[in-house]
Amino acid sequence: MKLYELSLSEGRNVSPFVWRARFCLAHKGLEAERIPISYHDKDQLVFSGQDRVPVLVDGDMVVSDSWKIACYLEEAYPERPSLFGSAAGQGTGLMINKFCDHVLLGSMFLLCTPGTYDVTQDEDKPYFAQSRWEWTGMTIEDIRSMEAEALKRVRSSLEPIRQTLAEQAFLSGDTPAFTDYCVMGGFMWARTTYAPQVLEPDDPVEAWRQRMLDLFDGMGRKTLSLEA
Ligand SMILES: N[C@@H](CCC(=O)N[C@@H](CS)C(=O)NCC(=O)O)C(=O)O
Repeated sequence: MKLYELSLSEGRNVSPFVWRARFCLAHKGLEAERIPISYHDKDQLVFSGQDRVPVLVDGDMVVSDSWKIACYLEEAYPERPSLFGSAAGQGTGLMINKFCDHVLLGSMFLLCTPGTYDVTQDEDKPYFAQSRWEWTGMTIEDIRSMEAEALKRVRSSLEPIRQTLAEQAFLSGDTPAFTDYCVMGGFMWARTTYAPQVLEPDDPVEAWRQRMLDLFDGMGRKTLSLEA
């Protein structure tokens, strides 16, 4: 198996979508060779018919999009630990995936984009700034000036997650599964691009985040991060 992933300066793995895929692979006990891609060499992804990572190659199968990768792994490796638990769990997983994309990552975007720019290779900085300006009408410095508001928005968007984690160890219940990996992708983006603490130390989300960092032999904890 091969996993094409975003790799910024010093090999930093910032992509929340790639982190979702890496956690899903680890949950299934599968290993993939990791192929680093930067913004300037996305032509390496042409074979996948699109230009985003993650892309998983498993034999003849080419799967792009983190949600499709999770569904592919669940279907192709049913004998391994389930990511969703049931068909109903998979249905709810899609809703969580959309919540993460639109609400959680929407607020994380403002917090993590300036730091992502800072760790982007110099040759890619103009592309990165221009593409974000086209999406939002804001320069990187405009976005950087919104840090305090962004932090408030992230903390507030986490309220349903916070209340869930006050009652159970993981979002999926007693043990982690897809929902946890999907949300954790956002926190891995923050860990690799935003130095201050996103969460208060007594926030139940912070205790969960620490548990998530310990999973799979500390996979998330070991990555090059900006956290103290
Ligand atoms: N819906 C896709 C989103 C993938 C995506 O946007 N990946 C980003 C990395 S975080 C990317 O490839 N960006 C390339 C670019 O901005 O040019 C998924 O869930 O995998």
